[in-house]
Amino acid sequence: MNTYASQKDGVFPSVCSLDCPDQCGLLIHKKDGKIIKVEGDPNHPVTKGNICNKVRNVAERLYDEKRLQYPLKCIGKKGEGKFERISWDEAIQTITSQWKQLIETEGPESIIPYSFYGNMGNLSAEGMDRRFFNRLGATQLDRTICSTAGAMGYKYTMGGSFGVDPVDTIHAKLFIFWGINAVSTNMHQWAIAQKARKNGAKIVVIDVHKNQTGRMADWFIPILPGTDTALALGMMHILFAENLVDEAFLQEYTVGHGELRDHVVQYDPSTVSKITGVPDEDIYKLARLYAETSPSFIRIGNGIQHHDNGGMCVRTIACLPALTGQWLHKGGGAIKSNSSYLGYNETWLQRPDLLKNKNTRIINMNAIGEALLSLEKPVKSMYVYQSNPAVVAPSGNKVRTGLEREDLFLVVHDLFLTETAKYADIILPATSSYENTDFYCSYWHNHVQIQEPVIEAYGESKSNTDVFRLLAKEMGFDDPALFETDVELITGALENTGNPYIEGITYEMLVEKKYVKANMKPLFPGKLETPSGKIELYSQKMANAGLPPLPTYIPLCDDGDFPFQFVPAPNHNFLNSTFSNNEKHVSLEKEPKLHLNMQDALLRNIEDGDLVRVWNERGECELKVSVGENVLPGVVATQGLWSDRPGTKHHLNSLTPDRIADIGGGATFFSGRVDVEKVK
Ligand SMILES: Nc1nc2c(c(=O)[nH]1)N[C@H]1C(S)=C(S)[C@@H](COP(=O)(O)OP(=O)(O)OC[C@H]3O[C@@H](n4cnc5c(=O)[nH]c(N)nc54)[C@H](O)[C@@H]3O)O[C@H]1N2
Ligand SMILES: Nc1nc2c(c(=O)[nH]1)N[C@H]1C(S)=C(S)[C@@H](COP(=O)(O)OP(=O)(O)OC[C@H]3O[C@@H](n4cnc5c(=O)[nH]c(N)nc54)[C@H](O)[C@@H]3O)O[C@H]1N2
Ligand code: SF4
Ligand SMILES: [Mo]
Repeated sequence: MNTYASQKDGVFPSVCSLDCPDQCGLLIHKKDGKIIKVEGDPNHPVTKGNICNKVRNVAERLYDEKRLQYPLKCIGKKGEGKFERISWDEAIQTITSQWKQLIETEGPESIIPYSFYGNMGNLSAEGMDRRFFNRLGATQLDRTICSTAGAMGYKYTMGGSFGVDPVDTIHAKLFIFWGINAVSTNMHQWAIAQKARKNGAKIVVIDVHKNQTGRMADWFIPILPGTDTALALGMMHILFAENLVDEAFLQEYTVGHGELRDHVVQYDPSTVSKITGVPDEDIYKLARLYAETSPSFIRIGNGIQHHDNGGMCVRTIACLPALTGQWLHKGGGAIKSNSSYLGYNETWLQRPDLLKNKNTRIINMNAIGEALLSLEKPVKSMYVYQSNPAVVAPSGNKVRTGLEREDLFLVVHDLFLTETAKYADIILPATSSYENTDFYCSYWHNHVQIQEPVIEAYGESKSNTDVFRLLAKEMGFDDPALFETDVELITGALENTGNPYIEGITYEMLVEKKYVKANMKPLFPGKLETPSGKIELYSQKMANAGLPPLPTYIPLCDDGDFPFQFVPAPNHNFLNSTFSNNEKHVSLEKEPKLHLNMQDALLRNIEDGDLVRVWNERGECELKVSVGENVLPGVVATQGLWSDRPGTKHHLNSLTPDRIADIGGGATFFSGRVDVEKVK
């Protein structure tokens, strides 16, 4: 273990902990014990010294005067925001005595953890916390808010989160960025595409919003929200009809190509055009371009799967590279996520065996508002870490009403007094990832990376793993697993993985090398982790789960009689709600805008720059309008998860549905409908 944190001056290696596929290598410059500059590490094999603006400015956040330094307890009404400083002893005592009592009177399932990947470190996000709550017997949280619909959908086709090695995509001649705002959310994949473009590659972007990524495409294809499955099926229709498929590949590496061929006859371009809003001739052009260009690469984004039909959509698009045999060409194929390559020993790290009652209830985090409000056996205590549900969770007004319950004992562990923390009974200050020991697995570039502390803990803040050790001790738990050190946790998680891709990677190796790549090999020839070992164009497993076994377009659910589809996506300078409370990042982003089509604006007498009320039966917001052609008629889009600032109404998730997607329990943020009117 290196001792960077205790050194006052110098330049130290680090890794970006944010929930971003790029997982950049960083160099942290310190003077007098403080970070004075953050830059990309030029020695990182993939990110090569380039980082985004968010993290270049991360020190503004780490030393923000609003950062929490010590534990707090609530001394006013819930949500009022009145707190008083307490000691860690008192904080831990209060929490554990409440929990012991709850376990006694209501049972351990009255307690629920709520967390996500505010810090992607495996120990922080899915390590000691899981061990602790398993031992406690708490209600289990199904962590579905981000990518489960798409991950499961992709898995039905490809057997797991296995895609192309992104560094190989430099050889691609066609890039399709499908429902991904890569300029902001996967900048290094975009950079590779730009480089390939210099060698003649073309970049196609398919999105409902012509945003920073669409504007830079060679060809931008606007599409109606939730209809991409139909577009992919229309492409398949043309590929089969015009004999543009790779028969040899289909024979060797897929199951169900015969059934698929018959099935897609119904998705002729004119039918598909009516569904998607994409003109017939563009569907032909796209299908033929895709067939004629090799290697071609599809970057499948998260946007298309935050819909009622999102799992099926990703499952369908994941079939396309098989039709033209792209997987055999270096750089050809697709990426949704590459997380399966770095599968470590999760069972050892999370210890599901510590959970005695195997029937412990599971709650889908996308329905947390509903769960807080209407469970027959109510949740009486929630422990929130690495997430800010009052801003990021769908149907946000329900969530906030739930958090406001006077009888809910709420604990929040965070770096800031977030919108969620405002409702807390106890707030615990968290260290930043730069103050911790942890290991990271990129879900895009296939490197395992290490973080050793580069600065001392801020104020009295503590890491997640430290807090769970304290809680375990005070709860009287004596399982040694709850007291292992961070280094022991990393070491164990990398042992007995049963995963050939990371065999041989050890803690010591990470400390020495910082970035260690998985033992990559092409997926084909090879056997996939699907039941058949092949790409499943027809999936019996889906049929068994009550889903259509062949790729099928299913329209979005009815969401009321409101004229617009509403797409509130992430923005450039925040990471979900992280940075939305830091002046620097807010000043870079300025304010949220609602993009509205010219035709719709004319009909409603709305002009560019007007303030509008956006509303439905779930909630309302007020946003400045940007009128133009960035969205199709009938669609409105906005970016960013904004914090509650005085004088603003920017709680975008007050408008979003908490319906559950078709597959994987996923979220449906982008399947909601709204109305828009000018604020008088
Ligand atoms: N700067 C920045 N980077 C981030 C994040 C951030 O908040 N800010 N968040 C991080 C996280 S947690 C994630 S999951 C990823 C998400 O990053 P992405 O994978 O890019 O996913 P989203 O930004 O959710 O949506 C991508 C695009 O999908 C579009 N879209 C919505 N519905 C549809 C549809 O039906 N069809 C099509 N074709 N497009 C549609 C949206 O307009 C948006 O441009 O980014 C990560 N990186
Ligand atoms: N409308 C709409 N809503 C969305 C989305 C969307 O596209 N549109 N995207 C969804 C997606 S994809 C995601 S992933 C979710 C993300 O939602 P969240 O997981 O809630 O992500 P953040 O808003 O970044 O909040 C992370 C919090 O963790 C804290 N944190 C950081 N590091 C640590 C640590 O080490 N310990 C502790 N205890 N806390 C820490 C940060 O300070 C921050 O407050 O949002 C979802 N919500
Ligand atoms: S947020 Fe993404 S692009 Fe920015 S430094 Fe972190 S990993 Fe790199
Ligand atoms: Mo996410």
